[in-house]
Amino acid sequence: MRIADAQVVVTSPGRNFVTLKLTTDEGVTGLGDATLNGRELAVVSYLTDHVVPLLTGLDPHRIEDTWQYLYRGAYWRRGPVTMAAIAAIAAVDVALWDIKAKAAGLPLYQLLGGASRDRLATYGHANGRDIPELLDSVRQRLDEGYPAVRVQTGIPGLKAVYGVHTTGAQGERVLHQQTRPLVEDWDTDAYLRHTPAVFEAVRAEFGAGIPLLHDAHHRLTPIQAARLGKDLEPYRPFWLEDCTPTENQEALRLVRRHTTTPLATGEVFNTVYDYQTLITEQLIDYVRSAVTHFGGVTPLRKLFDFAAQYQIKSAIHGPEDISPVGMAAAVHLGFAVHNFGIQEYSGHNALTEEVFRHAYAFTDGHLHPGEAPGIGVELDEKLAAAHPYEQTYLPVNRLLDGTVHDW
Ligand code: EZ4
Ligand code: CO
Repeated sequence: MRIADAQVVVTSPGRNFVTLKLTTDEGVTGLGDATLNGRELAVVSYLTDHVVPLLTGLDPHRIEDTWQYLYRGAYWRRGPVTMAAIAAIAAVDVALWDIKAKAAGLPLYQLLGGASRDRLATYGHANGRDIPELLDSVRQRLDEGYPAVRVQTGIPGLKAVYGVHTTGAQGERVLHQQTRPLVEDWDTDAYLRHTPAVFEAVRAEFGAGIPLLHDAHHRLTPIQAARLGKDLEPYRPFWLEDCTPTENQEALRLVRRHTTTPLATGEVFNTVYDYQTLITEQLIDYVRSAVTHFGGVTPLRKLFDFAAQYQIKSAIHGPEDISPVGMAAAVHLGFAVHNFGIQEYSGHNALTEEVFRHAYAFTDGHLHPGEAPGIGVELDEKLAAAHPYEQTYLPVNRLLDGTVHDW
């Protein structure tokens, strides 16, 4: 079998998604997600200009070899080109796994070692501009069946904060769809004072048993993160995510010395090297990389096996900007590895679910990959074409004096 055709499909059924579709000379197709939120066209160019011309004629069964060929062959690894390249390589990798599993007539998880559990526990997002609105949102997630909930609120005195939906003129939710970056504002001290009160209110309302998560989105210094971790301890958070900008891995040594609050990080990482210190020194409890942004199933499986030696678990990034193709790959991988931790899951809007029909199912707050061969996703190319690319930016964040800050 040979790869006969490679096509890059860009569609925006509510937000942009980039999908690679490979077709073999035997008519077997494979899909891979290459969506890099806010920088989508960089990956499209990387794929169409530099990767697609290499793919035709390759043996689709040689997944490891093709991954190494694209990663090592590019020479310029990690930094400058990686942001685009890793998503491009991920798309090829997942499309090849999809083809291999379809050729075998098996769902992908079977090729990864088979099921290690019956279903995947997920967490959903609850948010509110203030605590009462947050409590309503938590109640909604629990009613939907989510076994765990991430809690994010607005902060008194601040206009717009990560994770809290701002409301548009028609009352519609405006998230990341911006033609210029939305400017959010930030005051670390106000945040550090407010967040323990948020956890206290949620625990008072819903009790001690529900796993609660929180994302600090890279905005703290190590000593501030240590303070927050300590202050949250009485409320036993499931984790504190991305407390510092963790491209400085050593920062978490200081945080770790001060708190037993579990730590999660890695959604912006691209390679296992980004995790070396974090894993070998056991500075984190969960690795957060997405299939799409870590180069595919092949390297993410290796990361999970490495992490398992240190009792660190998986927590694959699953925001709306991971397409159903990327989510399907995550669900198959999580189903198969022993050290599955939790899966972030927000679902997608109805139109996206039509563009990408998928076999994985979300029931009672849990995901199951389904039994369709491959990753189990079908792309409706006509519907995708009817919803073309829309320019969009992620927000930026400024301190109250105007200084740019992590958002
Ligand atoms: O901000 O995926 O844990 N989830 C997150 C996400 C990221 C977006 C960026 O594209 O932090 O909401
Ligand atoms: Co996050």
